[in-house]
Amino acid sequence: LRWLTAGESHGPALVATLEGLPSGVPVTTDMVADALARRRLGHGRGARMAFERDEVTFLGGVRHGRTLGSPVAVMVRNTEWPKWEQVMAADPVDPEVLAGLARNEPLTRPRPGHADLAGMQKYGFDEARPVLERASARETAARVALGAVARSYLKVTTGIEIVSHVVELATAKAPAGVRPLPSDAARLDADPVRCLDPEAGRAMVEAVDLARKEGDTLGGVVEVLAYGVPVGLGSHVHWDRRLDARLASALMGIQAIKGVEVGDGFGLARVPGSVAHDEIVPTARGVRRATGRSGGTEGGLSTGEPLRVRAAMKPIATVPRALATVDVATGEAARAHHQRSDVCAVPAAGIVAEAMVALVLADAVAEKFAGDSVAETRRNVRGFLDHLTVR
Ligand code: EPS
Repeated sequence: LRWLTAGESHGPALVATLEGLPSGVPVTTDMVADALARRRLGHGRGARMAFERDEVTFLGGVRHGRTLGSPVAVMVRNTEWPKWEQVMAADPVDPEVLAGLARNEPLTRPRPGHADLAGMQKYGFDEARPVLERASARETAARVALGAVARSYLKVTTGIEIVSHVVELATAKAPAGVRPLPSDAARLDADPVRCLDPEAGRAMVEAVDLARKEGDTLGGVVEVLAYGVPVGLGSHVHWDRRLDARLASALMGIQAIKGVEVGDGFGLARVPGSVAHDEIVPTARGVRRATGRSGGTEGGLSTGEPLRVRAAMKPIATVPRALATVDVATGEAARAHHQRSDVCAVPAAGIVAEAMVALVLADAVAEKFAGDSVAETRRNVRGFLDHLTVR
């Protein structure tokens, strides 16, 4: 599969394309709109989430609710666009008109922790607007749109289902070992911080409220689980074919993610080998693993056990109690620019992480099982699983 996104945070729309899917994958505008609505959830989001809407339009690759096998193209319109029509216009705008617009004020006080400063230096800008527009996590709406398509492909070809939850928010933690099932998705979406444990969830909400009061921002950790992953996705034969490496790269590629773990991850470094691995046991359903410490991958291959990955998000860089910076227009010490921001976007990061896991798994499924129609892919999946050398 190949996929790309384009679009700026305050531009007219985000667009995304996905190439390489077979024909026959069920896809509807509502399916994508529902996924986008889930991304807007979560206690701690800022003002923009309340008034902006995501408007979804398929531009190609889908007909009457099914993919055609041609590239899928989807557009997510920003309903904020009319306010930015001049500031973010593609064509030149009369400088006098621009000079009168408060929104067009040069952003010369880069935020520590954001792409602002390094982006200005790299791309040769003297203010941050041209950088932050694309660095913004608004772009994740495009990924979630494609993730919804990838999920549908996974479901109909292999039965894979994906769920995520918030396991840590600042210092508030869900109890270790809590593992939601796909059937918990509605309950998770109904929780203000997408945490399965009510007590931990309450502590997370309190932490967000306190941070908001103190003009601060918070990060956290999300966990994504994928059920029904067949054995044999990814490969041990080369570093860039390893499924765990591909998942880590995809998760690290989400804005503000600073750490990724597969299975028990860093925890495995702290225990002896006798309790770090998943012992292999014969069962009535065939050869299985007794535990899930590895997160469902061994040697870069999926094992057939549930997949489990985690991503750590740093606190939002747009801190209301602004951090020290330099005004690049004067060279003087200053406070970083701040207009509005989310206090915490960890619950939304879980939805984005689900989308990234869906896209990586869809890529691995397409690579292993190929097929130009869903029916052909399903035959290939069945053919492989029916002829495993060891069961
Ligand atoms: C973002 C900053 C905020 C968020 C935005 C991501 O936007 P603004 O600077 O306009 O207030 O609302 O997220 C979205 C718009 C979205 O759809 O997720 C950032 O700097 O990353």
